[in-house]
Amino acid sequence: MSRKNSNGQLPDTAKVETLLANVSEDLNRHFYYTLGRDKNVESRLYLYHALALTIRDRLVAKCRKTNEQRDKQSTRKAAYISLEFLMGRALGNAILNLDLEDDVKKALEQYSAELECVSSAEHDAGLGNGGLGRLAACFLDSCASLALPVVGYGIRYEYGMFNQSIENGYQVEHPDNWLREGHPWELSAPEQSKRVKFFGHVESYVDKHGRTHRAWVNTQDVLAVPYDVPIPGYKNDIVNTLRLWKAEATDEFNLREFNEGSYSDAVAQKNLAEQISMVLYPNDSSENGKELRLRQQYFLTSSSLQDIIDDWVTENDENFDDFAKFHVFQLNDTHPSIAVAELMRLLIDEYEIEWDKAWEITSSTMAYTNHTLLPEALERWSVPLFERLLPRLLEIIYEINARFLAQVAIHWPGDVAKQRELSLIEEGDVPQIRMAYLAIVGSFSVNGVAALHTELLKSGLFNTFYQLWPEKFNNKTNGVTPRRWLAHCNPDLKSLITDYIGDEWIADFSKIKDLRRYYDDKQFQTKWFEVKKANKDKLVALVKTQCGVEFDSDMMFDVQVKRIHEYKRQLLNILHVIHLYIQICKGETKNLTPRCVLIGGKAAPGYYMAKQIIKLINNVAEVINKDERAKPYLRVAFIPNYNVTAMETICPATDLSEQISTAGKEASGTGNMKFMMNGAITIGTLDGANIEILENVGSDNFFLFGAKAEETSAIKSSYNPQKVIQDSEHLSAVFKLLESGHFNLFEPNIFDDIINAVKCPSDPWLTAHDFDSYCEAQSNAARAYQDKTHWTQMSILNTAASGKFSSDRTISQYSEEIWQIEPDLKQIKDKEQMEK
Ligand code: B1H
Repeated sequence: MSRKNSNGQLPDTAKVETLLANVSEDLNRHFYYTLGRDKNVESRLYLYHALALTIRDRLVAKCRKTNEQRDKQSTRKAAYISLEFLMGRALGNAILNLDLEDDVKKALEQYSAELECVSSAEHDAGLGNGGLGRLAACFLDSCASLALPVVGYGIRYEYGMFNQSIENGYQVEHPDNWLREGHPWELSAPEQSKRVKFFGHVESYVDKHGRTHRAWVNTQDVLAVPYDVPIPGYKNDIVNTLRLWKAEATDEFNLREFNEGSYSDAVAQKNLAEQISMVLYPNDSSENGKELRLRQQYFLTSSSLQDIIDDWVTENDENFDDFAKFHVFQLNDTHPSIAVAELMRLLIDEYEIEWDKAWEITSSTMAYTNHTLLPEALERWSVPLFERLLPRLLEIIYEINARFLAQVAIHWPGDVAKQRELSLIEEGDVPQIRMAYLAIVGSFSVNGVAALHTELLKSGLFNTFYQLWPEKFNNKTNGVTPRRWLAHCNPDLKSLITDYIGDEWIADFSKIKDLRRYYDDKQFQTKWFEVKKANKDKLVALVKTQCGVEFDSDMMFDVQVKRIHEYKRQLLNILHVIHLYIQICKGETKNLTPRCVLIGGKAAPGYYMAKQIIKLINNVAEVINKDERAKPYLRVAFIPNYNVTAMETICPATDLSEQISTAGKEASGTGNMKFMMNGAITIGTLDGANIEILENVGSDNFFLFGAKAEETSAIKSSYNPQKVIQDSEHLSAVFKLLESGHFNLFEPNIFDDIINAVKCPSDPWLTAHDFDSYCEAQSNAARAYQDKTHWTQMSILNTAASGKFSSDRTISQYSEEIWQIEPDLKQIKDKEQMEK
C-alpha cells in the first residue's frame, strides 16, 4: 500500500480525506450506490458489505498516512513471513480499534439492524490451522497497536481451513469457499505483481568483466498478485498492512502455447499456476511433503522478498550496503525458511553481489521462530524434488552447507560424525534437506515460543547448534491480543473491568493487575459472576443450535477446544468423562459437581487416530446425554467446526480450561491464555506456557496434574500401561466399560485401536500414567466450584494475573530484542504529550 505515485495531478492526502462524510452517510452511499441496493432488498449480507466498505474507507485513509509518515522517516522495518494468518472476522475488531462503536450503532439504526447480526454475515478468514496461524494474526494486531513498522506476508488461499461437520459421530470435511461472497477488506495492487520462477535449469555464463555467473533459465513462471488487507492499531491512527499473494498464470506463457495451437494446454497451464494459492494444507503439527506445498512456500517467500527488494532498489538503486540496517525478516516456523536461499539468490543472481556480502546481508536479516519439537512436524524436502522444482536454490543450499560444514570442522576438528549430524542434507536412500537447519544456519536469531520450549530446544533438538552459537538462541513466550480476546469478545467484562480500573488496560495490558485489588470485594464478585453467567447463557444457545445438546449455565463449564491431536490428549478428557458417568451410574452422586463438558476441534483429514477420537467423544456424548440419570450431573457436547469466531463465544463462558497435553509436547499453547484472560481456571500439566501461567497466578488458582517433562523419559523406560490400568480402580472401571462396547453397541470394535494405543507400552502420550492424577485434579476443581465465592475469586485472580500473556508484551520483546525497530515517531510524541 505504500508505493509512491509520481502523478502530481492527483489531490494530496489531506484533501482526499475530506471526501469522507460521517459513518451514517457513508453507509447509505455504499448501500445504495456502491452496492446498488434499495430498502426492498435490504439484507444482512448487503448491510455487512456496506458497513465493511464504510470502515475500509477509514482504514485506507489511515493506512495511507501511516505509510507516508514512515516513508518520510525511512525507518527500519520488519516483515513477518508466514504460510498462515488465522484472522477470523475483521469487522468487529476494526470498529473497536477505530473507536467507531457509537457511530456504527447510530448508522445501523436507520436500518433497524443490530451490529451483532450484521457482523454474523462475515465469513471467517480461516487462512491458518490453529495456534501458529492465530499467533500471526495476534502479532499483526499488536504490531499495529504498538505503532511498529511491520508488514505481514502470506498467501491469499482461495480455500481456507476446511469446514467440519459431524455425521454419525465422524468428522466430515467441506471446502471453505470464504471468498464466494466477496472479501470487502482487501485491495489488490496488480501493478506490483511479481514473477516467481519454477522448474527450468541452471547454466553458467561469463559477463563482460570476465566473471562467471549462474543463470536459472527456461523456467515456468507464475505471477504473484498482491492483495492488501489493512491492520488497524488500537486507537492510535496506525494502519499496517497484511499483504497476501494470489497465484496467477503469466500472460505470455499462455500466449506462446496458444500461438502453437494448443489452446487447451495453455488453459491447463493456467490452472496449474493458479493451483498454488488454491488451498491451505490442513495439517497442524505434521508435514506432508507434497510438491504443491513446497511450491506454496517458495511462491510466498520469493514474492515477498522481491517486494521488499524492489522497494529498496526504487529508493537506493542497486546499492545494498545499508539493506540490513533497514530490514529484518521473521520466519514463522520453517515453512518460509527457503527465504535464506532465496535472498542469497536474489542478491547474487539478480544484483551481482558477491557471496560473502550476500551472506552477511542474509544472515543478519533472517530470524527464525520454532513452534514445535514433534519430530513429525520437522520439515524435510527431498533433494530430487528440489532439483526439479527449484534447481538454482538447491545449488545455493549446497554452497551454504559446504561453507557451514567447514565451520563445523573447525569447531570440532576431525569429528566427521558431527558434520553428518549437522549437515543441511540428511543422507539416505533419498537425501533430504533439513529445513530447520537451513533456518538456523541462515538466521541471527532462533527463538522458541515458551520458556520450557526454548530450554528443550537448547538442551535437546538443537543442542549441537546451541553449542556452536549460543548467542542466537532466545525465548519469546507467546501472547494473544487483549483487544480481540477480551475487549471485543467479552464486552460485558470489558465494561465491568473498565468501571473499576479505567480503560488503559486495553492498550497497556500490564495494567490488568490492578483488578487484584477487587478480588475480595463482594459487589465486584457479584458483578463478575453475573457477567460469566450471561456469557454462559450465550454459549448455551450456541451449543443448543450447533450440537442439539442442552447445557445449563448453573453447571460448571469444562471446555477443551483446540486441534485434535494425540499429544493434546482429548482422549484423557473423555476417559475422565466416562469415569464421571460410571460414578453417576453407581449412584455415587453426593459430592458430584454438575458439569457440562464441551470439546471441539478439527482433525487433519489424514490423521486416523485423531478422527477416531472425535468419533469416541461423540459416541460417549450420545450415550450420556440420553441417560436421564446423568442429566442433573453431566452433559457432553462436541461442537462442530471450531474456529476463531466460535472461540469468541466459548472463552468468555468457560469456567475450567483444559490444557492437558503430555508434558514437553505443547510448545506453548495460546488458547490457554485466552481462557485465562476471560477468567477461566486452568486444569493442566506443566507444559508449554502453562508453566508461566501457573507461575503468574499461583498454584492455589490452578489445578496441576501429571508427569513433568523431565520425568517422561524415565517413565517411558519402564512403562507398563496394562499394569497402570489394573492398579487404578477408576481407570480399570473406565476400560471395562469402554471394552464392553457400551459406547459402540451397534458398531463393534470401532474403538479397538484407541484402546490398544493407551495400553501400548510405547504409548508416547502417557495417557494411562497421568489418568489418576488428572482425576484428582478434576475432583479438586469440582469441589472448588461448589464454593461460588472462592471460585469467583480464583476467576478474578486469573484475569488479573494474565498481564504477561498479551501479545503486546511478546511483540515488544521481538521488536527490542530481535528486530531492533522503533515505534513510529508521531505515536511516541503523542504518548509523551498525553503523559504530560
Ligand atoms: C504449532 C505448528 C504447525 N507448532 C506444521 N507447529 C504446520 C506445524 O501446516 N503445517 O505443516 C502447521 C502448524 N503449529 C503450534 O504453534 C504449537 O503446537 C502451539 O503449542 C503453539 O502455541 C503455536 C504458536 O506458537
